[in-house]
Amino acid sequence: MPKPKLIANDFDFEKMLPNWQVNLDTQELTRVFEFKDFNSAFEFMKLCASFAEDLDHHPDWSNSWNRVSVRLSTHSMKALTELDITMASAMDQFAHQVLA
Ligand code: H2B
Repeated sequence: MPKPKLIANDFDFEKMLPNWQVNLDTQELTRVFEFKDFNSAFEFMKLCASFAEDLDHHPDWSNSWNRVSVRLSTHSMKALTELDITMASAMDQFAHQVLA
């Protein structure tokens, strides 16, 4: 498995991932997703889980009824990488899909 690429210094998080909080100290992206109920939250988690397995990149997350709290970071690099960007974008799309 090749090393994932670090994110370029000029990557525009605000523009590309406006719904995520970026913590450069801890090298994490975080977002809390809210759905209408537990079933919707779990449907979202199943979509994300399948994508994460295919990508071999997994979120650190927790669920409380309709809420899914997510942390993304590349543990093997102790850094944010392109895999975190890919995962964050996919999660945004899955949330959109479930909320639609
Ligand atoms: N997910 C995340 N977020 N970071 C990793 O470094 C990571 C992962 N490594 N999923 C993968 C799995 C690694 O443990 C396996 C062996 O490829």
